[in-house]
Amino acid sequence: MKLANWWGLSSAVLAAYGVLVVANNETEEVKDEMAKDACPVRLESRGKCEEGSECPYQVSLPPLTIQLPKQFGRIEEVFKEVQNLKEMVNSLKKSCQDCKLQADDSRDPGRNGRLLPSPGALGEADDNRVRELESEVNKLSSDLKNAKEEIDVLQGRLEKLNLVNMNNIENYVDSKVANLTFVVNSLDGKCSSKCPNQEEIQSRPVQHLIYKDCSDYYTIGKRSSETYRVTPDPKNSSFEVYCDMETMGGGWTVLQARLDGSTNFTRTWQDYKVGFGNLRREFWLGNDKIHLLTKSKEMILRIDLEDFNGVKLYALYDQFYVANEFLKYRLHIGNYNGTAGDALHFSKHYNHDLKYFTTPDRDNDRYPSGNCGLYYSSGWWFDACLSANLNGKYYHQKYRGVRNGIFWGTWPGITEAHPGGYKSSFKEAKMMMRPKHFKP
Ligand SMILES: [Ca+2]
Repeated sequence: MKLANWWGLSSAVLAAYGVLVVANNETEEVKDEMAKDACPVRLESRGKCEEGSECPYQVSLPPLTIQLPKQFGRIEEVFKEVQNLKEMVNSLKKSCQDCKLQADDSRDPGRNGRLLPSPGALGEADDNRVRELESEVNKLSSDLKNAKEEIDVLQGRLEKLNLVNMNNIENYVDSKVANLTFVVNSLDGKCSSKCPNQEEIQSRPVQHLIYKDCSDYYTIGKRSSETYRVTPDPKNSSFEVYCDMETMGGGWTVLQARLDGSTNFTRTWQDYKVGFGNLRREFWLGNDKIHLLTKSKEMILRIDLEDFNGVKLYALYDQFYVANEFLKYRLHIGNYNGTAGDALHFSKHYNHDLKYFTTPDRDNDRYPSGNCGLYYSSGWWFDACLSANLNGKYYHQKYRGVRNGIFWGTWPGITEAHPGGYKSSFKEAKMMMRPKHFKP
């Protein structure tokens, strides 16, 4: 390029020279004098030339200096600048190429494992990538949700396990205490038979024995139905209970009694928790105490009922356990036997087994639209709502309206329609428990 430019420049100079030569020829005659001084160009024949014939002529040019316009002086500068610009362009071009190469390298799937689309498809590719990311985020958030649910389930399991372990430990301690009691009793027996001071020892009150329930009092010979102090769980304080020492051999710890309506059974959660009433008349022993009694030993449940016609029937369940307050005093009952009918397992839809305790102020029932305890005026292991309710209101005769009296759904004729819509009630009700393996 450089050479070509110089050639161009030279051509231009020669052309200018040619123009000047022509111009000089045209003005020779007019400006002869001037021409002689300013531009001594001579035209002369070469050698001798005869007249009438064509003679050769020659032009002699003196050394020529052409005054070019000032701008021409900058041509070289311009060429230099052009040259510089060209170099700059070349270097920019090169660095651009390097840059592109680098960009290509970074898109190389072999380097980062990601296949990027060509620049032409970038818009669409970006959209796709955004969609991909969006679906990934959605997936992650749903995973997170699942994980949270799993954690909740596991937490529930953990709580259950803790509870089971606690119960196991408590049972273990209880059994150890029972063994120790047995050893102490036998030692006491040995001592009293060998010691000379027999009378003194025998007269000493036996305070170290733990009576867990009424069957223990029966075992040591107590035969009168009375209140006794029991300690079903050595870690908890002892309390009074009423013992039935007559029914079916005796040894029963009574947890509920209805006789005459002297005690109101429409009570709060707290009342049912600690118990209320008079142990010798009408009462609810208390859910905490019932829990302690039923967790210490395998218990059976007996329910005795008597209507106003003097009919007495009973129901027996070969297992009875009431969970702690944390588990809302959930009821666990075994198989039925007896004469009053299995009202606690009345049907698939009315089943009190495995139900939580509900009171008018604490709704744990399976009736979604309301509180069965409030509607039926009692605390009970309501389903949705009931086929039995031994804590209902005490009616001294037949009653009308809501069936909120003492109720046992399998009682003969109890659900039959009576004239005037009257409902029958019970004169007496009693609930009591005894260790399953107790032999009176
Ligand atoms: Ca409810």
